[in-house]
This record gives sequence, C-alpha cells and structure tokens, in this order.
Amino acid sequence: MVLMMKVLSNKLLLLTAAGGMLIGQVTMEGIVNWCPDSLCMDDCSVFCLEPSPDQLEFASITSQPDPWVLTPYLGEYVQVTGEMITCFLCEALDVLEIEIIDDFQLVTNSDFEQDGQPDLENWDSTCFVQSVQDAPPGGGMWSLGVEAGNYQGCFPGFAWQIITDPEVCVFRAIILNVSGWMKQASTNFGPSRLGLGFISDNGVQSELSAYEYSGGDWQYVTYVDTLFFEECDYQYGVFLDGGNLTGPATNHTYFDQISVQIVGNLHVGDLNGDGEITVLDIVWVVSIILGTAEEPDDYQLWAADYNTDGFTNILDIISMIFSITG
Ligand SMILES: [Ca+2]
Ligand SMILES: [Ca+2]
Ligand SMILES: [Ca+2]
Repeated sequence: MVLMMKVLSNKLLLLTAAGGMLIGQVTMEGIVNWCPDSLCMDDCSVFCLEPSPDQLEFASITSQPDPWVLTPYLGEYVQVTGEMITCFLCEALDVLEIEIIDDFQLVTNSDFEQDGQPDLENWDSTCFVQSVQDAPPGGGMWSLGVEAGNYQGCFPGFAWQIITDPEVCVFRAIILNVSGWMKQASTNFGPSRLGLGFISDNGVQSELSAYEYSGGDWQYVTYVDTLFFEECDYQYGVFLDGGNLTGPATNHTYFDQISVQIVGNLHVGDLNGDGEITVLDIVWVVSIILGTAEEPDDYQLWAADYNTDGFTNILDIISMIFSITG
C-alpha cells in the first residue's frame, strides 16, 4: 500500500499543487477488478470498478502513463478521484488519487428494522423467521428470530444473506470481520451460530467458519477470518443458524446488528500473507517455479503470479525484486 502511494505520488503532488478539487474531477467507489472483454484493448480497458447499486455497469479506471500500477488494488474496495480521459478507443477515469476503504460493510439491513418498524428485506431463510420486539443495547427495537431446525420437520433453520456477486469472477483473499448480537429464547438446546459459508438456493451448503453461542442473554460476538475464494464458483454469504432440535418442540435464536466488514486484503506477491512483499515471498515463488514448494495452496499459487499474466515465471520474480528495491 505504501508502495502504491509512492508510485502515484507525482500525480498526488499535482493534485495538491492545484489546490483542492479540479474542474472536471470525478469521484467513484467500488471493487477493483479486470474489465470484461472489450474491443478496445487499450489502457482504458484493463481495470474496472465492479458494478454496484449506485453504478450499474463496470466503470473503467486507468492510471496514465502506466495502468499496471493499479494491479495491487485488485479485489480492494476503493474510492478513486480523477479525470475522464480517452485512451485509444475507450474512455476511463484517469486515477489521480486512490484510497482503500477498509471497513466496507457487506451486509445490508443489518439491524432488521427501518424507522422503528420491523424489516426483513434482503434476508432469506430456510424455515421460519420472524421479527421480534427484543433488541440488544443500541440495537433499536427489533431483531430477527430464527426458528431452530427440527430433525422431524424443517431442517436446517437458517436465515442468510448473500455477500458476493456471482457475476463477478475474481479470486479474492480478504480478511473479514463478522460480528453481531445473539440470544437464545430458551437455552435447553444446542448452540446457535453466526458465520460464513457457501450458500445454495435453499440455505447454507457448506460452512466456512462460524461463532457458536449458547445462552439466554444478549451476547455480542465477533471474529475475524481470512477467506480465499473464487467468486462465481459459488455464492458466499453470512448465515444466522437458529440451532437444532429434536422432538416436538420449537425454539428461536434472536439476531441483531449483523455485520460483515472487509478489514483487509491480501495481495499478489504476498505469499506468506504478512502484508508486505519481502525476500521471503520471492523464495516462495522460486520454489513454486522449481516445483520444490511443499503443496502450495490456491492462495499462494494466485499470489505467485505477481504480474497477473496467468503464468508464474522469472518475470514475476523480476517484478517482485523491483517492487522491493523500488
Ligand atoms: Ca434491531
Ligand atoms: Ca509477505
Ligand atoms: Ca506472471
């Protein structure tokens, strides 16, 4: 990150020298990704911001004269400011200033209410959920009651929300903070869970991580997990698991203030995931190229392709050495 600011610093100086916003400047937010296939094949059609609720199409961004300085921002949620330019055929925002927005919230309608009224919009469920007039401190008036799954009936008992976009295919290595309040209406059954998982059409298919809680008091739970995943393989989401029951009984778990925030990203070149590119990472890449690495995982194979041309070879090592020596 520090490295990137250095690369763009000449432009930042220009911006500062001009004293504040320049006429014609545009500010946009979004996740940086490769642009969809384009006829242009020019510097304006390499990197794009993904579609968002505010911006329904991919928005091209570039950095002149070298758009590749944006590579380390792939997968990051950023705010960019710049001017629209035309490259050869296509237009793009020429980025003058770029800032990573770290605590990007992935959950919408996290508090299950709107203007004091119960609201379940954006949430799906496998069985039965209902608004409950019971909320934790700072949680407004309402929470979500998720009925426990019952082996004799509806199973499993989940509410869930998708937090990724299945149209977007980018390998992500992101650090997520999952948090929220939980409370069991009655505690004579097993733990309830708040977590992340692959989501199928009818609920959670496979759990990636979760926080377990049993108890009849409101409890704030929070945990951090690093997820490595290729979006578009599956949909990923947050799930609220009301626990499980046997026999003719019902029970609920209440959830409120559910949050999934991006609190960090891992980068190409950072094979050991410590946040910077050092000679240790280069040693990893060398061992992957030589085939002597012990079972590199998907993240390491992805991170080893530093110039993201689809191959891991000597060019990646040269680029990484340059990035270290500046
Ligand atoms: Ca609430
Ligand atoms: Ca590293
Ligand atoms: Ca490469």
